[in-house]
Amino acid sequence: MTDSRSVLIANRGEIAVRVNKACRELGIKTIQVYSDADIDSLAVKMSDEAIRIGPAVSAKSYLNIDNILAAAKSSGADAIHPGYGFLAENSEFASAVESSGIKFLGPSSQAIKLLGDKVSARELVSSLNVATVPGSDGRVSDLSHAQVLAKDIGFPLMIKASAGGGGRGIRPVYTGDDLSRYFPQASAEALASFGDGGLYIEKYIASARHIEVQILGDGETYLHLFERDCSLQRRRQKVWEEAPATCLSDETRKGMCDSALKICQAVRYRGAGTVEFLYDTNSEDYYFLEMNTRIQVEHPVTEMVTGIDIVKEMICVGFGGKLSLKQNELKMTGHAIECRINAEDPSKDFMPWPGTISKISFPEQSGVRFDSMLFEGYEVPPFYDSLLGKLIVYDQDRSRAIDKLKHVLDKFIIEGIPTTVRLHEKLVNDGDVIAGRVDIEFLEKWLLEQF
Ligand code: MV4
Repeated sequence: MTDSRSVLIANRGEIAVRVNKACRELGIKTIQVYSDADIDSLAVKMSDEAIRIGPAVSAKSYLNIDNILAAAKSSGADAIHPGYGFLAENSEFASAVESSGIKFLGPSSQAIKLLGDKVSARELVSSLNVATVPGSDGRVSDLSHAQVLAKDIGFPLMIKASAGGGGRGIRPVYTGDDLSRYFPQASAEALASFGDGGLYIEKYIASARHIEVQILGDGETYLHLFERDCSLQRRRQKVWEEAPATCLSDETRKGMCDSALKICQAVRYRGAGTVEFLYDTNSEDYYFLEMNTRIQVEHPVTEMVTGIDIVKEMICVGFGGKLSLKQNELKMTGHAIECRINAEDPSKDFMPWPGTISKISFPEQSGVRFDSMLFEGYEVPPFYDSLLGKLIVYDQDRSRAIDKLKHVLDKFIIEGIPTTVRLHEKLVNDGDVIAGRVDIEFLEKWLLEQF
């Protein structure tokens, strides 16, 4: 079938490659924007048309709203896919795209704004009777207000920036002295980073897992695609993700997925999104943390266990189409694990390490997927985050998926630069990881022992 629609891809790296593929399979023309550092990238090579949007530095290219809109207008793009990071959750960008008459392949700018403000998201979620972490109602006006609340909530607690997300503007607080010191610090940092110094506080949930629910909406129908366990993180960066979360009972899983759906319905969500929860392994309680209004890096594990192409669905609904299936047609089978492959040296405190890829190879077999921007001869630029790609394995159950991952990592070769492949080889052979005895604090402690 021929299709006259076109999508401008306002991103780079592996996600730009992923969106190019989805568009090609849908028969949609792609317009790939690029900075001077990305002229030789795989995303540019595979796109139908490519447009330069500025110099290497992101502030002048991938974060430059005017240049991206100008590229969309001059190329006659019907829609813009924002990928993740950069402008993906910037409500001003989404609003500017909406006003230009071009479709934004994501939720409305209002939904991005409402959910992007963590305090307004918490208020919405509580009003739906979904548990949030015990803490302040709304923003905490100043230090003395925080001190009064802390008496009630108790220590340890977390100070968080209302405008933050993904871990920025967060401080753990163990004592009253910490509170006096960190409250003004966190507020100043939030103001400088987000233009909004607003803070809220929450009780600190220790030994929790990070579980998130994938959702899809078309403004009329809402689906959950079950959960992922993303507990293995370092400095708030995910390293390894799985689906399903084998620690959950069927009852807890259902409660969490239904909670995520309620939130989507309440904002008439359109596109792909993720609702993050903290799961307390001792009490088996879960708490809403935040909602991400974008496609996420780790979406492939959900695609493997559900068979749904999430990127294609988000493009279809972004153009005003309807979701291609119903909740009762969805089920989760087997187990998937994703390893993030970064251009970093784990033995040198994960120092980013740009350079040229001289060799890349891995076993191509069923249940193995490598979503990546790499090819032999590719020069990894030093200007952006260090994610090169994601290795995803799928099998009937977790134990078989672990065995497959061991085999694939053993045969996985990237030469020219250090990568996190060796880290994953150590992880997949670790007794606690194999047994699933991990929480959000596990990886950093484990790294202290290993390196
Ligand atoms: C928390 C928490 C414990 N208690 N909130 C870090 C990133 C941001 N999205 C939320 N984060 C956390 N919030 C309360 N009330 C622990 C973390 C946290 C964390 C969460 C998910 C995955 C890894 C983490 C590592 C450290 C802290």
